Amino acid sequence: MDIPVRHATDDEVRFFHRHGWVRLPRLVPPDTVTALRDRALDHLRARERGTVTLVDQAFGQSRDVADGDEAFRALALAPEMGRNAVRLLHGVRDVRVQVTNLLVKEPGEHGATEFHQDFPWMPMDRSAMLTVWLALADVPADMGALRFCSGSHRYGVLGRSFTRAGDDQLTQHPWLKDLELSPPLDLKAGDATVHHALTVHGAPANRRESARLSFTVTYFDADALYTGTPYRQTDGLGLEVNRPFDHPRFPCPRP
Ligand SMILES: O=C(O)CCC(=O)C(=O)O
Repeated sequence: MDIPVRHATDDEVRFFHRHGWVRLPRLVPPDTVTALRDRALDHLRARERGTVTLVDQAFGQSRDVADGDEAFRALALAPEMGRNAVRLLHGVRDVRVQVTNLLVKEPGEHGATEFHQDFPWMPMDRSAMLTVWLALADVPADMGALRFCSGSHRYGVLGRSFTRAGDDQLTQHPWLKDLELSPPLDLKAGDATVHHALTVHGAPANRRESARLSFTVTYFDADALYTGTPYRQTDGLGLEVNRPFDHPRFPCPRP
């Protein structure tokens, strides 16, 4: 199965390097996204709802969706997705998929996504990592499209959020408010935003009547080494400390 993905332009790549995030309009054609949305709704209906963490209060998830769904797998492994990720990350030879996910933010049920970095949890020895956040239906800004602290990817690892109430990055590091906040984005189905794993980002609650639906895929430097930091996804996989993530759970997109 092939999922068409467009090439990111040089201007888009430059924008990402500068700001740590970028919007990619029509990354995937709308008719393809309609089919993906139907699959997503089935997966999300079937998802397990366990203990409610601080993350669960912000959005629902169906993690590793690409493992059991050939369309999402084809999208995550689409050669153009890999090429875009390599160009966006800069100085990286190749990338691996870290995780795929479906996210849902229901009006009334989920609150805002607090501002955070993705990297502080990760068991990789380097931070070259990004997430493509693809709107599976139109996501007007007040439905909860992501907002980014522009340029925050240049300030290193700022610490974990979602560990206790009040640990969002803007509270931990008030100076982040001096950085430019990305504008509210109205995304069409098939548009994506991409953010670096060091870019501080969050999202408002969904103020619309229908659910915010998105697919995310995170790529990281294929040469990154495993540090052994405890992390639910990697614990027990048999990865070796100081060795690359050569494991079927972390495939590389290939032509
Ligand atoms: O969709 C959201 O509200 C948050 C998603 C997020 O933080 C991420 O994909 O890194």
